[in-house]
Amino acid sequence: MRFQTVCFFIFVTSAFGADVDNETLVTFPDGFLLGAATASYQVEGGWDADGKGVNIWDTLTHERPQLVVDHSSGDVADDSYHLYTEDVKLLKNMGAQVYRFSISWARILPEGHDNIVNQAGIDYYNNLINLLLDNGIQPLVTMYHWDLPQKLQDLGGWPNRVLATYSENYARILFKNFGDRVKFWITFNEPLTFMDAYTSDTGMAPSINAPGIADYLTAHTVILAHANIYRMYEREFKEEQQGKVGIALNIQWCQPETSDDVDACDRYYQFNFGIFAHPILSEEGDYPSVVKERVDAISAQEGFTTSRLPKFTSEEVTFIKGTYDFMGHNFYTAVMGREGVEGGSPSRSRDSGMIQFLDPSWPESASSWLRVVPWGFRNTLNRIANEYGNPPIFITENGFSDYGGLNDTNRVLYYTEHLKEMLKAIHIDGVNVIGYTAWSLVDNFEWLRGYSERFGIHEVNFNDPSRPRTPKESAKVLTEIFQTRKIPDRFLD
Ligand code: GBH
Repeated sequence: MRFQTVCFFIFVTSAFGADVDNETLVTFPDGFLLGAATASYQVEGGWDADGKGVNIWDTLTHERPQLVVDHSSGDVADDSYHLYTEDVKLLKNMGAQVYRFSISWARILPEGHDNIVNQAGIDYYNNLINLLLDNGIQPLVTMYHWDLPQKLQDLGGWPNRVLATYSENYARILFKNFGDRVKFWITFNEPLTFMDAYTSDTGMAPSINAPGIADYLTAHTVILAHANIYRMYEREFKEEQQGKVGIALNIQWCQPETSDDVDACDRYYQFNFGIFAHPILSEEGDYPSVVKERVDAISAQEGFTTSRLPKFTSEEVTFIKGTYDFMGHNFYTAVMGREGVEGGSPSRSRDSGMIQFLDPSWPESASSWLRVVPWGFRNTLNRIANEYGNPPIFITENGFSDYGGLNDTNRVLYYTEHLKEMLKAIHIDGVNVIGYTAWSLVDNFEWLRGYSERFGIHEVNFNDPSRPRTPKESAKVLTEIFQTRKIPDRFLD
């Protein structure tokens, strides 16, 4: 553990034995990047503008609007396709050093394949990237934040392994067109979340009900796709472009209910985070052994001749291992874990053998899944650092939902408390965190929650066609933090 911390009156002793004074403890290290994040489908709008193709969120919101709580869509959203200059202004006003946004695959390749490239899509992202750089803001680009071209879904989507090759072809177009200026790339955002889009017919797009099967197939394709992209960058671009490539993985801290539930939380972690992180970041490679053993055994008990968990060949294990320059991490909240079995047969939840619930004493947000548990952030960062040899970690998302309003005191508290925990992980525990982008720069389309839950640090009026953006209290506090590079005194205990 990295928690062997001894506290003194003024100094704390860090993992490296160096004394950390109180001022340093609340200050961001030199070179640490601060900014905010969005994703294409959630903010861009322009769903059929200038040759963009249809993606799976266009299909879900148009054909099954009842799946979205307010029956809304991202057709217009924040209209960032037309108003990106406004977004850059907000970032500039905050003193942000980095903007994390994602590229809409179908805006670049309307049919999903690289034989037809939509020049208007290339132009849009070139304009955005150039404007960011003109304003001294680094782009951190996510290649895939859930908006798969419908044409690729028609082939079965992520469970079809051929997408590992098509993703590589898409990524090559991005490196070719933008890699001279983009130095931080995230291949995939939260594969954990979009593998679950294959476990229910009322869930996220493509909303397919094949739990315990299609989710593992999705993970398998995505890990291969990520490795293909990383290796292709190494071969074809890295020497010239000198960028860094990673993947953004999310996990909730799991707090064991009693000391008998520690193993259950360990399994939760391996089934939800290790399933991606172990093949890519561990020295051993491949899926975590507990995942392989349990899915193979439970599949056999259920009468499957072939395990529901696909296998990597030893060549693939070697090919995948080490395909990261940094790791992206999205952190929001925590769960409680207890030994036991829940979930249908088959399902990943059942395979993991843990019962998940929430501690009612954890403060609520507007989202049923999101409770405020800042200490879980420090614990999770330590867990990742310990398990994978302290890799560079970029916090690609962290944020809080409410129902709207400029006076977002709870969001302010969420950010200041989480940043303080992150700084303890950095300065006391020695975790190698290199940057942080708040989720989200603007209120936006919150997937199946539509516009009912707000994560923005800027308010957006979705009833006004010009989509005016207004800083909330949280944007003002983050501005102060970005500019002073420390947590203001009034938020310290
Ligand atoms: C991130 O997901 C996404 O990357 C981002 O696009 C999103 O806007 C942001 O967080 C806020 O949600 O409704 O109970 O079934 C966070 C992980 C996974 C949390 C799916 C919500 C659904 C829970 N999300 N989960 S539930």
